[in-house]
Amino acid sequence: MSLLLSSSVLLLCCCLGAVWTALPIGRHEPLLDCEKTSAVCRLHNGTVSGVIHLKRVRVTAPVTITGQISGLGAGLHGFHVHQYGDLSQGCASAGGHFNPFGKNHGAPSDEERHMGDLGNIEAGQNGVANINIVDHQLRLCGPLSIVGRAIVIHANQDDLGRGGNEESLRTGNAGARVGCCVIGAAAQ
Ligand SMILES: [Cu+2]
Ligand SMILES: [Zn+2]
Repeated sequence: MSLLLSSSVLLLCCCLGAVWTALPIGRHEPLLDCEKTSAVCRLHNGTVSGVIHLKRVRVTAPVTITGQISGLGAGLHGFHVHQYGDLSQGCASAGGHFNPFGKNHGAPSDEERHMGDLGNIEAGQNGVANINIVDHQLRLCGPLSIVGRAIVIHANQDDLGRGGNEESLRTGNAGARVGCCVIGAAAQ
């Protein structure tokens, strides 16, 4: 059936080789070589520690982020992917929020958001935050991959771009960087 379809398309597009090449693969082309991907990020700087697992089970699935972070103050903390996996100066050298499309800061559910905007995680009175995030924008492979970049946890709540000031649209006013880790490739 797909052979029949392919033959018809080939016939129609015999003079349009470029169109033919683009047709069967579509926008997921760069991801086909790494459908199943897993990554991991271990925090162990300062008082904040924990392990974050990132997984994409198939090419059309969202990325799931799970894990547990301890040593936080009770309450909400901004949680983002930052541009660089460079922790040579601690979390400060991780750059700004990963933002390959030059957008404003926002909530994870917003269309207008940095790719790295993952909202907030919430720590209980014991300082432990359980992370369970499903995200449709992040990539673990291809040109927009976040592997090799950093996850940063902030001292304060991310206002998700609703703060009404310039900084809100840049960082969400999430304050100091209290924890960070480099996202690395993991076994499946
Ligand atoms: Cu951040
Ligand atoms: Zn952001």
